[in-house]
Amino acid sequence: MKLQDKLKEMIPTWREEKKEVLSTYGKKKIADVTVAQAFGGMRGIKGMICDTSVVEPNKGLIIRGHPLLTIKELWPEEVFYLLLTGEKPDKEATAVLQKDLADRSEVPGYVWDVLKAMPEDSHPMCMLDTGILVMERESEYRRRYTEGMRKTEYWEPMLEDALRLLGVLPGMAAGMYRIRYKKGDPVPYDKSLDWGANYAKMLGINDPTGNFTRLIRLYLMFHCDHEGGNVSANTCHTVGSALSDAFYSVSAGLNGLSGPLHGLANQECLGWVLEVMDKFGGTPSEEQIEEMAFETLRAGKVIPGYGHAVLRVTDPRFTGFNEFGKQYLADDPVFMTVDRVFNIVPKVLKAFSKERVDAGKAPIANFWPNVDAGSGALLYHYGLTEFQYYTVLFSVSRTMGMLSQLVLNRALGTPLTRPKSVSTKWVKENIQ
Ligand code: HAX
Repeated sequence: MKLQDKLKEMIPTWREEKKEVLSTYGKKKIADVTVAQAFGGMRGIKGMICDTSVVEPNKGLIIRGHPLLTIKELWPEEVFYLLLTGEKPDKEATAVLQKDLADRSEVPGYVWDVLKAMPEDSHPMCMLDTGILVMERESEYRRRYTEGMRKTEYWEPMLEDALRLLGVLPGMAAGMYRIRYKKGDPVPYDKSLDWGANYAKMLGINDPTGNFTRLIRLYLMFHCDHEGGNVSANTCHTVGSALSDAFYSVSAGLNGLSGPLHGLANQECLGWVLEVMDKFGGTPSEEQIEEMAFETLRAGKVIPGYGHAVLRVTDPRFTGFNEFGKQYLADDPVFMTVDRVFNIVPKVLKAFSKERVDAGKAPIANFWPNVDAGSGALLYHYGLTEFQYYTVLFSVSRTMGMLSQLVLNRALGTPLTRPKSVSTKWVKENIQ
């Protein structure tokens, strides 16, 4: 069934479910909060609802009940439907969604004017977030809100904005790549192709085997969502809770994804891998990787691509990318280095964590690779070597999760986000 109709069918059921859950469990506790958590980035505090996906510390990403690797064959637009509705689309629904996206794919001329006017050394993430923000004038949600639509209707124009944004994003992101790196004019959207293949084609990377297109579909699928509390989703959620439209909310969320402890880690990680290769003149040995890892840690820096705020096992997204690498580019020296780093870095982090604890510092909670540890090597292999751009690819994908959460939050009337802060003085005076 077409996405819009499926949501129309499901939303009344979800509204009822929310009412029932609140009346049954509304006064029960789901978390206690310690002073350390309040000082420590609210880590582990259960304080919001997100139904699109969950991240289990020992399993990783589960999308609407499906562990990621069990649905890795889904195309990104199919996963968008799944995130929003809880069901996989049939062929017809996928085709309608692809057409909906294609019909909304034209990048407005003023976006190119703004992007071309930006300084040449602008970070691609700054360009992307700016491009999205200047399109805010097109928001159907804002237009309808100004006209005075009912609260129960909020989700409909939010979905329209979501489709517009997803339709335009591959073209905007790919065109921006071509402008930023002087690759030529933007390539137009090809309405005969799926969403992911379009992005691959519009980047303009030579792809005689079709494997780069395969990688881009997988990349867009794997990065689609990671429950509600991560920096980008949480930021988008908070901005959207003020009833800001999708352009404001997503642009804000992606500003958070641009940080090195979040989505920028993929750029940072490939940078670290290439630095190791440069230092040792090619694919380094395990001993050389160990030496460089300790050197990085003892200089007070993080090893990008390792560790996670929630996960306590190897990220299944890393596993999926690693399997892709082994299937299609096993002999690539950068991929081989990433694979070797995977053999060594968790052991180094474990040893370093012990050193930290002996010195009175907090342990490192997770030694395993996250999504950003391996994806860059795959892109690099196919000639997408400008790694400052990698977080943009992540963003095009993650927008699906942020938008799904926005549509559902407006459908369910999720209120303004406003947690209570306390002062250090208050803690000292009030906690026994
Ligand atoms: N290298 C070095 N030190 C690390 C580390 C790593 N990979 N991972 C954690 N630590 C350190 C932390 O910096 C922290 O040190 P301080 O107490 O001195 O500040 C200490 O170990 C405890 O941190 P933690 O409890 O293990 O982890 P957090 O929940 O605080 O942070 C991070 C999680 C992802 C930010 C962290 O593991 C990190 O900085 N990793 C490297 C950057 C990275 O890969 N980020 C991407 C994460 C996935 C993602 O969001 N992608 O978009």
